[in-house]
Amino acid sequence: MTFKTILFETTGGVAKLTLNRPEKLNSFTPEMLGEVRQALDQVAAPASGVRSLLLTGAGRGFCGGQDLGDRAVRADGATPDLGRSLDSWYNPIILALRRLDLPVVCAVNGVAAGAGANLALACDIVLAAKSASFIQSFCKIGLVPDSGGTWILPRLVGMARATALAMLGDRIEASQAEAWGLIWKVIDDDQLADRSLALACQLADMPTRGLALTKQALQAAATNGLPRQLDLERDLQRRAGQTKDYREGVDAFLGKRPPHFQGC
Ligand code: LHQ
Repeated sequence: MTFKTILFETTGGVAKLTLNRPEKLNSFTPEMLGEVRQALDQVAAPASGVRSLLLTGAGRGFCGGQDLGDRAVRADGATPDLGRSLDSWYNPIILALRRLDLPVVCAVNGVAAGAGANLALACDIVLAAKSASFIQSFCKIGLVPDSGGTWILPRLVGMARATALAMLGDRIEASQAEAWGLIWKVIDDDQLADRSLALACQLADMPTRGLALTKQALQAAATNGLPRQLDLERDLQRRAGQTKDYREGVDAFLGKRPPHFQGC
């Protein structure tokens, strides 16, 4: 399948999705949203062979959020239904990323604004170039943080910082984002591409089912109390214990050799 607004390739179990409208800082048009969705569907397909996903942006930005060029008030004064945009595109993409049964690495190569910032934060492990930044720019145009922003920000950085980020729309540098726990790590600009790919490859060689079950458990912890979470860990661990990769991990440990995981 060929795409116009994204680059998408799969090599050795790693799928790489690059947002590719660099002249507009990879801001989202309906076409790009549709292509991202299609690519995620391909990654999620049972026979895809994909064991990790790397998401990044082309050029100097990661993603400027919704393309505001599409949102100018029309000549007839009608305003677009933003709720419908969220229902049709943004929300399914965020949920698809969270529900993918494999780890998703985001390499934030430059500014991530609005829905672009929250797309990055929906990924499992977020790396950012030293020069990258995060902006909850919604408040500057009268909107509410969407694409999961109001859900993930307080969970990552606490309510005080989440509120200020959402209400002020300040630009947060990558180093600040790392210090606050908004992202995993800052990487020198010239090393981001290599280091993020290496991380995606490392994850693709790991026990994919176990990582997918871990992802499920961590996400459920956001809403579960401890007793329910303990039950969930029991159920997921039971499933993890039935995988070939668990047997391989134990055999390799006892045999004092490196494991070779198949992802099942
Ligand atoms: C853009 C954009 C952009 C168009 C850069 N649109 N052109 C909303 C509605 C509907 C439903 C769902 O949810 C949403 C969620 C949202 O995402 S709302 C938030 C939308 N995004 C923003 O408000 C951010 C707007 N962009 C900016 O504030 C700046 O461009 C940032 C801070 C991201 C980067 O600033 P600079 O580094 O100074 O770059 P720049 O502003 O010069 O941008 C470079 C080009 O990219 C420029 O085009 P031009 O033709 O003038 O060179 C920008 O117009 C274009 N661009 N973001 N969202």
